[in-house]
Amino acid sequence: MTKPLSRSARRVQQAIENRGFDFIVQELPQSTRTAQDAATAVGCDVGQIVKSLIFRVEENDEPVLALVSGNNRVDMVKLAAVGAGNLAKADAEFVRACTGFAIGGIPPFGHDRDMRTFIDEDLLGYDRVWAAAGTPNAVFELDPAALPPLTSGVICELRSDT
Ligand code: 5CA
Repeated sequence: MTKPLSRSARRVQQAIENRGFDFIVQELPQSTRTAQDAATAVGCDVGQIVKSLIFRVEENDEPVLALVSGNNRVDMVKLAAVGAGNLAKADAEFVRACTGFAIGGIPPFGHDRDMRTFIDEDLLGYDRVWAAAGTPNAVFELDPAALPPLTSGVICELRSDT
């Protein structure tokens, strides 16, 4: 029998359905806290994991979201160049305050605040990807082509080549 989803995971399942999609949130016995954990848990390439990374615009404390392939690091110059502004790292408290979720389970949408969102083009090279769904054990599988309509994000090159 499937266990009922925790409150945070249910919130993500609801956000998926509210956007007209039918992807299914799964809570796993294993950790999906990091991209590597998630890839091991679901048996996919780490590049197929959608990392949801929050940054803070230095001038005005606006939160910005970057959705990044699990094997890429964000090039902050590229992110600034596509319009994200001067960015600082967000701390765990800031992330919790603007998303309503804890680090390790940040979903790509459905946050407390709407955020400008930038999508790593490399994610679109996969048939299927997996994203966090509210807790460090919850994920859902999706077609990466659904990321722009789900998040209102823009696709851009974000990968650091160094
Ligand atoms: N559930 C997995 C796979 S979907 C996940 O959430 N991965 S993640 O990459 O999106 O989230 C972990 C990220 O949170 C790390 O890459 C790191 O950028 C960020 N992070 C981890 N610890 C902290 C911290 N103390 N303060 C701010 N950001 C942190």
